[in-house]
Amino acid sequence: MRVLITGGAGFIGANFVHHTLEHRPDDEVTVLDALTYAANEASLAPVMDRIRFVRGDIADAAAVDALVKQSDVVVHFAAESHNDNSLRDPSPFVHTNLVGTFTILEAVRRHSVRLHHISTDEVYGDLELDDPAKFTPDSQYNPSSPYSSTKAGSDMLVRAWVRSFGIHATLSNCSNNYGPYQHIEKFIPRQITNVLSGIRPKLYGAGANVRDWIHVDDHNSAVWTIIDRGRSGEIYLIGADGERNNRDVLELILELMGKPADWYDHVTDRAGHDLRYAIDASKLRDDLGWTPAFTDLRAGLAQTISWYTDHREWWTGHKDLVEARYAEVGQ
Ligand code: NAD
Ligand code: TDX
Repeated sequence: MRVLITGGAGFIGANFVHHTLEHRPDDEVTVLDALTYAANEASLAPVMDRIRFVRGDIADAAAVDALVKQSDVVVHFAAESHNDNSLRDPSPFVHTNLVGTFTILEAVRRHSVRLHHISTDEVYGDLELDDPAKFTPDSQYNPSSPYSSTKAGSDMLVRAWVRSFGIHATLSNCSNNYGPYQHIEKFIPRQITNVLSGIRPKLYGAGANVRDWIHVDDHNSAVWTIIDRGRSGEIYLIGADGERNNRDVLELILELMGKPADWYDHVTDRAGHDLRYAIDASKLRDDLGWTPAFTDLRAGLAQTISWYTDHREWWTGHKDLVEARYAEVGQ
């Protein structure tokens, strides 16, 4: 299969490239990525001779058209992905997540190419901390931030293109990912690299907010399951029953890194901070037979801590800037 991967130099996309080369060595991989601040070319350096890499914007219709025409499937990861950044400046989120996805949709429509659109559980808004409910494919869209609202809008575009134009597309909404190659602005790698840099970790508010953690490799195995066996037009929720509050995750990181359980600071909370996300992935498990490989968060975090410890050159050059930007807003 000729696979076009947008956003392949970012966190999940780069892991998806590695996963694809390892498990599907006969597939031809092309990556389209604008190399924004969130990308890291080093993530793909070891496999550059096995892929075609194109630097470009997913909102560039001519560039997208030429690449889509030569593909059998487009796996669309490219996005502006960080909630905190979307609160400072929403404009790149509108450009990439909405205009970029529209541009991809028009190209797959023109050339009748299969699309898999990657999205997030944040499109459903949040759940109460004490609510036993989880998100299902029938949950109502109710996004809170500029990031999640532009992702919700991109999902709506995909759904409309399926219904109105009959494009061959599937959509997945996944919970919070962790693992190697994640940008150090995000919660888990920020705290791991803080400890490795001698900086006290930073917890927003009281740390009671709950996220449903999944290892990035499980997200990617689920995406390939959906591409191989999912039904066109269907929506699948991806999650691995990994609900934990932020304080517990941080204390686990501190324990695994040999620091006292209270070696962190409470900092300014995020505006509009979603309380809890939780995924019911039974459709993916029951209909398509997918199961996650990483079911133990402690083991997955230990592997992730080792990765950041062994790959300091991948992140140290970015650390000062990331922390300076957080310090400006008291985080
Ligand atoms: P990321 O920020 O690490 O990577 C995004 C990549 O997209 C970067 O390489 C960047 O250069 C590229 N990109 C941004 N704008 C572009 C543009 N206009 N044209 C081309 N490339 C562009 O993001 P991530 O965490 O890997 O997330 C990937 C996808 O998965 C996103 O669609 C995100 O919404 C979704 N998702 C993420 C998570 C998570 O926990 N990280 C969970 C669920 C869904
Ligand atoms: O320093 C921090 N301290 C802290 O307490 C940071 C960076 C975050 N947090 C909290 C905020 C959240 O409750 O940790 C939680 C996780 O934060 P993020 O890593 O920013 O993730 P989140 O906002 O939950 O969104 C992530 O999961 C869904 C991804 O960034 C999105 O792209 C994805 O759609």
